[in-house]
This record gives sequence, structure tokens and C-alpha cells, in this order.
Amino acid sequence: MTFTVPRRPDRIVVMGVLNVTPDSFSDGGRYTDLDQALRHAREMWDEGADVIDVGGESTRPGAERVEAAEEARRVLPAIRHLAAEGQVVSVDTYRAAVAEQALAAGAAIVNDVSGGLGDPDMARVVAAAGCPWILMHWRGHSKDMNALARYGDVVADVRAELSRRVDAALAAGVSAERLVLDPGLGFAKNAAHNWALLARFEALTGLGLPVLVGASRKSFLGRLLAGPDGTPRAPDEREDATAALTLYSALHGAWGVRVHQVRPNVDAALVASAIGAAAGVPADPEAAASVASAGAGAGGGPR
Ligand code: PMM
Repeated sequence: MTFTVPRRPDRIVVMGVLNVTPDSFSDGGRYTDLDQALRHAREMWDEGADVIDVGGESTRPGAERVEAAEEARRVLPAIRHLAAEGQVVSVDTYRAAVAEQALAAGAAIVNDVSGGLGDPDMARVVAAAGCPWILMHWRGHSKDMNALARYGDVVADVRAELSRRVDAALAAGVSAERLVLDPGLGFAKNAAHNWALLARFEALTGLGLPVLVGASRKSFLGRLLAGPDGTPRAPDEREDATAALTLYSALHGAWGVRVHQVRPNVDAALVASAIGAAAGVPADPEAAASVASAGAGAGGGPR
């Protein structure tokens, strides 16, 4: 089981999304059947996903919350199967009790969209497990988040708020090497906020921790690609724009991307690495350094 932040020397990390929810915005209802969910995860793994991110509660704006027991009931069977097959699994939850059960079932990473704010017990669970903890920028639950999208300077504010979450995690005994940051595109953010965070991405990487980008199929892309009548492009048809943002993120120092369709994003990540290599910049300087010190050649992933 991987208990360090996964890294690979040849490209940024690609997390494949497995939402076992009836109501997620782009794939809700598709993978509530366990066999279908496992099939989809295996497909993503075979296409090169480095992590499968299993989520049991939709976080789309306005979504209803589910009880912890129901969330656990949705995610645990898939986590158990995928981890047993050797896949690296993250659990997308802000609830400590769900995270604890998911870790016991074989999850290796906690992807916490609340950055530790949603459950005061999460830091304890993560510190005890010694697992990586993705801290996403968050201001409140889905039902309230559009009203919370008010900033002075969105980039400075998100950076400062993430930095406070890092301080809280460290104070709770979580090691800095276990932390990953995420700007939380679309979470208490409108399209202009999302674009600003991408445009000034170095403000986030400047915090010195790996940064994950979750832009896949989000509504700001749907609006960008709207037809002449202003109807947003459907989620399934935002893949090319998602891959474009993967290329952009990789070229701007992201650690990884969280995506629904793996192959085009692995391809985009490899394109970025090829450009980086030609410019003398390793895809992930930390992974390259650890491969060099272990005496291994370039290429190959963490698994
Ligand atoms: N977005 C969603 C869910 N989980 N986790 C992280 N770390 N970053 C994100 O941007 C993120 C997330 C919402 O998207 P979905 O409904 O497609 O899962």
C-alpha cells in the first residue's frame, strides 16, 4: 500500500474519478452498481491512472448531503475490491468516520474537499494513519457555496486560506510530506475565480507543496464552450478542454490532475513532460531526484 504521496518521474500524477453516487454532476448514477464501478475503475487503471478516487457524496453546487453511514455503504465495497487488486485508492470524503473505514478497507489517500474544515476529527484520523491528505480549498457545504464565492483577491485569499489549513494540519501532527493542496475549482468559486486561480497558478505552487487540479468537466468549461444560444456544453463533451487544462497544469508545476477520462489526460501529461524534457525541466523534480538516487533509469511509474 502506498502511504507516501505518489509521484512518477515521467509525468504528473493522474487521478481517475469514480463517483459511486446517484447524483454527481457528470457521472452521477452511472457507477452505483458495484460491478459497473469496478469495471470502470479497472478501465481507468489500465489507461494509466495512478490513483482511483472513490467518492460517495456528490459535491455539486446545491447537492443534498448524505448520512455518513450511507456514504460508507456506497464507497467501501469498491475500495475493498480495488485495493485488493493492487490499485492505489483515495477516498473522496470530508468525514473522519468514512475516511477511517476507507483506510481500513485499503484506501491509501484521503481526498478531503473541505481541507480539514468539514470534520474536526479528520486530522487525528489522517495523522494516525500516516497517509497522504489532499487539502482542497473550501468555504462551506454545497448548498451554501455559491453564496460564499466572495473574495477580495481570489488568488491571494485562496492561498492564505490554504496556508492556514496547512498550519492546522501540521499542528495536528500530520507530516508536511503527506500534504497535497488543491485550489478547489468550482467550490465557492465562479468561472472568473477559477480562471484567475489557473492564470496565477504559481501563487499556489509557491506554497511549496504538491498541487492537484480538479477541472475535469466542470461547469466553467461548459460555459466557455457554450453554443450560440448560450447553452453550456454537456459535461461529457468537455473532455478536450479538460485535457487542455491538464497540459497547462503540468507545464505550470502541478503535481497531478483529477479527471473523469484518463487516457486523454495521460497523453496531455506526457506531452507536457516531453516539452519539459526538451527544456531541461524534469516532469517532477522530486520524483526524478529519488529515481536518480535509487540508481534506476527514467520512465516507469510508482507501481
Ligand atoms: N471536485 C469534485 C470532487 N472532489 N476533489 C478534489 N481534490 N478536487 C476537486 O476539484 C474535486 C474533488 C467535484 O467533481 P465531481 O463531481 O466530478 O467529482
